[in-house]
Amino acid sequence: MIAKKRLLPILVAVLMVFAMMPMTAGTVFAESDTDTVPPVINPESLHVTLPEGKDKVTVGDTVTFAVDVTDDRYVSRVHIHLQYPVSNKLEELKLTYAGTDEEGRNGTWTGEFTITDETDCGISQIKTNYAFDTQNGSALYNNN
Ligand SMILES: [Ca+2]
Repeated sequence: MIAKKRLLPILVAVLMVFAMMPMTAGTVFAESDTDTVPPVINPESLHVTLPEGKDKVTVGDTVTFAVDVTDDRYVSRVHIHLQYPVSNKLEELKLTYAGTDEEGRNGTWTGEFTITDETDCGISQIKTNYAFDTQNGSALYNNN
């Protein structure tokens, strides 16, 4: 029987042996293809930038949306739905990745929206914000 005091050093020694095993040709480390963890939207990072010096926008102005999204693997796409105040029409805005982590595309996603004469007058609201990963795992931020 091994005394409890000696068990920890033996475990540590066994772990070290595994850690020191050299990788040999033909060694394959397979990673599961199943991505079961959905992306995460940081709702506090969601912000809208108006053209410099403006607090209201008119036809021809461009508004920028930005939000931070992370995933355990890879964020594939991020959308924002903007709801108009009069017609209640939903405008889908596809954001593009603006970060530096190309491996997982974790970070800031941005999109520009240009005001046209078909945009309702009044205060449009961000209704929803969707994010997807490679397996279509999704996250939803609902602004109700
Ligand atoms: Ca994922």
